[in-house]
Amino acid sequence: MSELTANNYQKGDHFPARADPNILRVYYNQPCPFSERVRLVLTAKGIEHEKIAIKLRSKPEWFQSVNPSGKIPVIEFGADNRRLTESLVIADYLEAAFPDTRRLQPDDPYERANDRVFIEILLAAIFKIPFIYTVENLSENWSQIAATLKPVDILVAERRGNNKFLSGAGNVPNLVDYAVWPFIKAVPQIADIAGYDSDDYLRQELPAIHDYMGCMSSDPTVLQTEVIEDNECCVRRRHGFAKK
Ligand SMILES: N[C@@H](CCC(=O)N[C@@H](CS)C(=O)NCC(=O)O)C(=O)O
Repeated sequence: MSELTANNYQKGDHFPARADPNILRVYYNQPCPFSERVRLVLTAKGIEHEKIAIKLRSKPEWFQSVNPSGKIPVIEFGADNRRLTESLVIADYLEAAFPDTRRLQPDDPYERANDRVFIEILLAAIFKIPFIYTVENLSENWSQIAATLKPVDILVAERRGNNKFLSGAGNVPNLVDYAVWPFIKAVPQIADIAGYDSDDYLRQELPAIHDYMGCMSSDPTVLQTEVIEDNECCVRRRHGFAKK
């Protein structure tokens, strides 16, 4: 068992009672991009939290009562163990419940709603990339994959304009960046697995994603949020993630 999965709770494991009701808990899994969204938001906002990793292929029996849908991420908080699921719902809750922390969403309701539309459009474009999560037959199908990567690059280019981040002006990432980053960073990974030098490939074929990767990779929140040392796509494949 790799270090990555060694501490994951799995079938037969006891339920770890929350030691401190003042500390928010997050049920997550390292390679899950939706969980990473929530972890990025928690880090960006500086919210102290306890992490409980769940082995998805062999979930502990008690996880069914934590989230009957069986999905991560889940946050749990308060003395009465309130729970919330759905990464973007959790992000909205954290923004409202921790008003004194770094703001990640615009105050203007239209801008906020527009950001949400962009997140959904970009994610839909990423999910059109064949084999991105099964990571199989990448080189054989690369021309088909390449055709679906271009629209993602165009979306990134159009949204960023001359800014560093998808958040727009201000040169600081916001929820849009943290919501899509866990998915966008799979692009160089699949290029590498397909046998390309991802840096060269992105520079030439997907210049907006290439530039954006550079900006996000040095963001302090991204750097602070625990990352997977192993090749993430391979981890995803081992965990059997399918497109959502
Ligand atoms: N729409 C959900 C999607 C969450 C999701 O699909 N999580 C996956 C892992 S990445 C999961 O828990 N799948 C359940 C399973 O594999 O059994 C969100 O935004 O939080």
